[in-house]
Amino acid sequence: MIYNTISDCARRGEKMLVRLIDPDKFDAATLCEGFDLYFVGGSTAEGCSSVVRAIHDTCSTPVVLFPGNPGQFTPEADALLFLTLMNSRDPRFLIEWQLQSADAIVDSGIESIPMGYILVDGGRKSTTQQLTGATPVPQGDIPAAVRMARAAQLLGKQLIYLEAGSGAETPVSQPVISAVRKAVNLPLTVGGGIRTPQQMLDAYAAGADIVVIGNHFEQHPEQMADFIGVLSGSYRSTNAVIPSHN
Ligand code: 1GP
Repeated sequence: MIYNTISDCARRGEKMLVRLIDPDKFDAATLCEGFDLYFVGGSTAEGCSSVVRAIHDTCSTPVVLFPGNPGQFTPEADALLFLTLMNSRDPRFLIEWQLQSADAIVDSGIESIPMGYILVDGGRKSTTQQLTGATPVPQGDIPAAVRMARAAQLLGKQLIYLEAGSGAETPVSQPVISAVRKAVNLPLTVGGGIRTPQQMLDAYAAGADIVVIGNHFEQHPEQMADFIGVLSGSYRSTNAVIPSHN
């Protein structure tokens, strides 16, 4: 089970690096080993199955759906993030989309990971913000971020995702990450706007268990090996497979 792996790694302090693939921007030539997981999903994509299949055909890395809408569900993935947008007050993102997909998820037998998804202001209006109308938590309002994470844990979520938004100017700050880390006893995922190995390390140092990178690897696939190498040098006891992508 993928969640068991996430939770075991978090307990042992072995950080995970996830590559996010937006099906609308998918380039099969950039697939490689070395990531802990692939997340697949996007704000507007109509389906994810061909991307999931391509990843499975190319590498051994498990694939987790990070769906932007119920139409992106495919049972071909290894697991699914079943998310609640904690900033939203719109029933679509709190219960309606979940209802639309519940039967298909359970009937397929796919592993589903309940996740509290928390938008944090990344310095520009993210696509998620535009599509959902949700108001992100200001980076300076740490009590609000903590409150959302606590509520997510009370609601039974198994994973927290602090999201600065795809292509954010400013990633989630260390004070926000570390306050949420202290507030909840759940694996913590951080993403949005991470473009350098140092930003990745900063997120881990503040308490992130998983870092997610999408845009930067779309634009600079040649740098994927650097990030994986830095992670392996800092946080992995075992020999990770470093990709030889050019
Ligand atoms: C977006 O957190 C992810 O949902 C990744 O963001 O594309 O900016 O890396 P980037």
